Amino acid sequence: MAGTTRTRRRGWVGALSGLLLTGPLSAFLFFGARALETAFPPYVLFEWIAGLLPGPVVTRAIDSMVGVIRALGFEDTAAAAKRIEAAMGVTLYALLCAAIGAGLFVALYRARTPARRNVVLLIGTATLAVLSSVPAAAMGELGTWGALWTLVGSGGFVAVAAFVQQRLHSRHADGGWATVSSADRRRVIIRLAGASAVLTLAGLVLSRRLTQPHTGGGASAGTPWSSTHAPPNADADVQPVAGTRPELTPVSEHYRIDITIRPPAISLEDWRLKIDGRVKSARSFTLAQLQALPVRHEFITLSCISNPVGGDLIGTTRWSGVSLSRVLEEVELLGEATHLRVYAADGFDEVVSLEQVRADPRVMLAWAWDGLPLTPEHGFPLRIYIPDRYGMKQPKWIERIEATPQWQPGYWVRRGWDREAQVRATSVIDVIGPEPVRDASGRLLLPVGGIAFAGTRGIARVEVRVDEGPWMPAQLREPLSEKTWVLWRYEWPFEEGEHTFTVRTVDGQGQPQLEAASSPHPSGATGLHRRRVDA
Ligand SMILES: Nc1nc2c(c(=O)[nH]1)N[C@H]1C(S)=C(S)[C@@H](COP(=O)(O)O)O[C@H]1N2
Ligand SMILES: [Mo]
Repeated sequence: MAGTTRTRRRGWVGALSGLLLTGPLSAFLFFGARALETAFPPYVLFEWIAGLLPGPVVTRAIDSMVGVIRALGFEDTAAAAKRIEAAMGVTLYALLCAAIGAGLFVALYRARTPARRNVVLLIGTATLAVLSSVPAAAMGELGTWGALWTLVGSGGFVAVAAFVQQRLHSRHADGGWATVSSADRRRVIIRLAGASAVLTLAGLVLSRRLTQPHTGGGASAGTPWSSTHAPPNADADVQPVAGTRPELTPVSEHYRIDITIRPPAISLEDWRLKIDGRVKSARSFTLAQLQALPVRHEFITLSCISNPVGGDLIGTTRWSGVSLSRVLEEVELLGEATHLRVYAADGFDEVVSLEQVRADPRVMLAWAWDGLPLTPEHGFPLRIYIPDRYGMKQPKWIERIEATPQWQPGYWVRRGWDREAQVRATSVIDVIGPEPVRDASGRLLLPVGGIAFAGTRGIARVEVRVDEGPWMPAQLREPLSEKTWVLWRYEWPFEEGEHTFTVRTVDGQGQPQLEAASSPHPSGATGLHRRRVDA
């Protein structure tokens, strides 16, 4: 009995040491990942597990994450989500390190000879190195240098853990162990914690100073189109209310949603768009070859299906690319091909019907946002646009398009989300009453402003209601294009007190927005946006 208790305590102390050593090990691996341009094990661990989890679990997790982020009032939901994912990756990795530390300590106590001790150290190192590399290997991101770096880090981790284990105990002449005094034990652990903290910090600072996040060829300097051009609706009669979100979202502020913590780093020299499957002969295109085809520029609003009513997972910019139907003229599709399956560098995929591609020249392969090459986060070098669909149907980082004889479910459809993912009509109040005005009769008016979006169906009407009053029509600003959101404004005759504002819209096909509240899963959020003010 005493033996089990002791083993258990040794296991816990080992776990604690492993936990404390996760910091320096992670910093070491982070440095290596940046310097050697390989995967960072804690992140790939998270990405790998998230990809393996059943759809309902992932969906629940995403819903509650977005809920928590909004409840905490973060400015940028997508950025906060990435930070939480990164933290979860490091936490998972810390648990792995704790388990290794526990196993290591228990085994080290059992090893009665120096030779056996060395065997334990070797096995410990190998186990940690292999477990740290499995996710990267499974996701096809394990390079030789990355694997070696991980091995070195694992060796260091095990060596320090073994050193700590020795400090915590002294060996009897007969090969058994005597525990040092609890005051000494505490001192050792505190020193370990302090040294770990310093090493972690130093490692992270060095990583920042000496290395760059590897971004492939997408990090481009240059002048955004919007900083040198007036938008096509510059002369529109209806002007946005001050405080309404910008009609053109700066690319740096555009939400980012995808299945990995770090975007895939793609180098343009190696990149090709491959078109194969049910084609007469497969073809590969360089980006320059695609760019030599007729270019289209389109103002487009993109929304995530996980965007809650009134959320910030929606943005508008100017996309440049080529019609997918035009690209298909360069390859001979076989008669039995009915769909295109689009594969991305991060393991994501989606399917679009050839019927839609052929009927709608707006379906395009895009390489620029706001006049600049796509950033690594937003799909460098190539992404697809499919009108009227949520973002989940529109892969970034495209590498391959396969012509198939049947429809297949894509990444999120396999995980229980809507097959069509058609954008649902939504309207949002961005701002109430920043700059009161007086009308001709001297009445005080408070302007109210926001957006409405219904995919490419357009917006026919937006109406605002104050408390239980009548629905009043808002003025619609001419949109950037039929594919973007519409900015609206309403001038409210001021009345003192607390009021609730509600907005609703009717799309260009006469369909009113769904008023019953529902969460984003599985087909996109519905419900009316409300805002309370104390005027
Ligand atoms: N390769 C790839 N493409 C992807 C995704 C992804 O995870 N991987 N996410 C999709 C989702 S869910 C959305 S909402 C949009 C978001 O595009 P953005 O991050 O550029 O705003 O990308 C889509 N394309
Ligand atoms: Mo999304």
